[in-house]
Amino acid sequence: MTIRTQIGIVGAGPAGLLLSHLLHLQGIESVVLESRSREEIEATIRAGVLEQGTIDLLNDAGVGERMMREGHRHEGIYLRFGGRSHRIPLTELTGGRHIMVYAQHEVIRDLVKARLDPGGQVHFGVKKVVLEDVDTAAPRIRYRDANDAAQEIACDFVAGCDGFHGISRPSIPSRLRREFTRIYPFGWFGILVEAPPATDELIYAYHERGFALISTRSPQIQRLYLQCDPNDSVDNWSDARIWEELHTRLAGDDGWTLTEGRIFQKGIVAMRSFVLEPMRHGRLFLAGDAAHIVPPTGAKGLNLAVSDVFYLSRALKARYAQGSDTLINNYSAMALRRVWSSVRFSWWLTNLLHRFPGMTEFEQRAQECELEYLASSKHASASVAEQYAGLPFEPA
Ligand code: FAS
Ligand code: PHB
Repeated sequence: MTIRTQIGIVGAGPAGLLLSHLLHLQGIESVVLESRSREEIEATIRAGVLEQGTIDLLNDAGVGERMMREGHRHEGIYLRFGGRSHRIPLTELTGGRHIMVYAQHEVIRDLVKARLDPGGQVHFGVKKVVLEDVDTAAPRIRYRDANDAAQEIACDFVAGCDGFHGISRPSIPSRLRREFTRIYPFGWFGILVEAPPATDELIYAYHERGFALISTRSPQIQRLYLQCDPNDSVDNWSDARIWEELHTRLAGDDGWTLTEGRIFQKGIVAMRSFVLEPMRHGRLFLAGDAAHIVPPTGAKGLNLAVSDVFYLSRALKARYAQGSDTLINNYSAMALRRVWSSVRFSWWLTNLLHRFPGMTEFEQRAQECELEYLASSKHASASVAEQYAGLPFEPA
């Protein structure tokens, strides 16, 4: 069977679902294809920090009510090194911008509901998705549905929102793809813990044994990370070893201590920076992790997916409403400008806060000196604050 629509979207992550919702608000039809089930995507533990621009867009799009009710507004972050925490007052240094700690899977739940309630088409459990004729005026998506029946979408444009391991990017001929990659020689060991918050704002900790991060999910559940070998296995990490390592890396003489609790989820994420240029091939537009990956240090992954679809939905609106291709033809350049700024910030923060195998004493001292400078200079911390809270989607 052939489904006719305006925009065929592959992937029901934050990029695909938000794009479909924004297009719906503009009266543009779309169909979303997702290989996993609704339950699976609504239970995927990933990001947790929303930039100011993301908060504003979710509210403007009418899907921010639960975020505002259940999310945690933070007006600062801490950098912890030398046994002490140094606060970077985000809101004060940016003239009012803040972040929201609200889990990615909660954003997904809100977006799935916002698509399905008004009858939006999100097809779960699809297989064998293949893009065809995306370099013509009549692109098509062939796939098998959840009942394994052959299906096809005929559309005007395709949005590849299927993440780093999806089929959209590889469907662009490799000779037309320019890829920039940096693989980091460490990963993050992430845990979810049943415990009260040990801090009022996120703590990014630098220590000779490696990085650690104290984040949160709710007054009852905390999210903690520590730098680890990317090839390590969670089986090598008993709860006792995890707490011992976290206490060691976070120890200090300022009276602050970490609160332990029952660890109920463990996982290791590898870390890379990746950018694809261009983010468009004919009538195929890539958004989110399908086109770029950042290490989670800067909390930019989800937020970049959101800014991409902000630009793409606006470009498609201009195409359908005014028949103008200006924004469509400028989509890749506009999105990449913001992508590179976040990729650079995330790479810089990762280099500053992690210990690299084989680091020289000179390099270690340089890291410590840069941290001291950040903690003591209003200008330096203002630069971090503006980038961490997120630069506006619309450059001034
Ligand atoms: P997503 O990967 O979220 O969504 C793509 C969707 O496409 C998925 O639902 C997938 O099932 C579907 N799909 C894939 N192939 C398909 C196909 N062939 N057909 C149909 N559907 C297909 N960022 C942070 O800021 N903080 C974090 O702590 C953090 N942790 C992360 C941990 C992990 C393990 C990963 C992978 C990423 C993490 N990120 C984190 C980054 C993360 O937030 C991403 O940037 C964000 O999910 C990107 O959203 P999308 O581009 O929509 O891609
Ligand atoms: C999280 O809460 O999962 C989180 C927060 C900040 C980061 C990365 C992850 O930089």
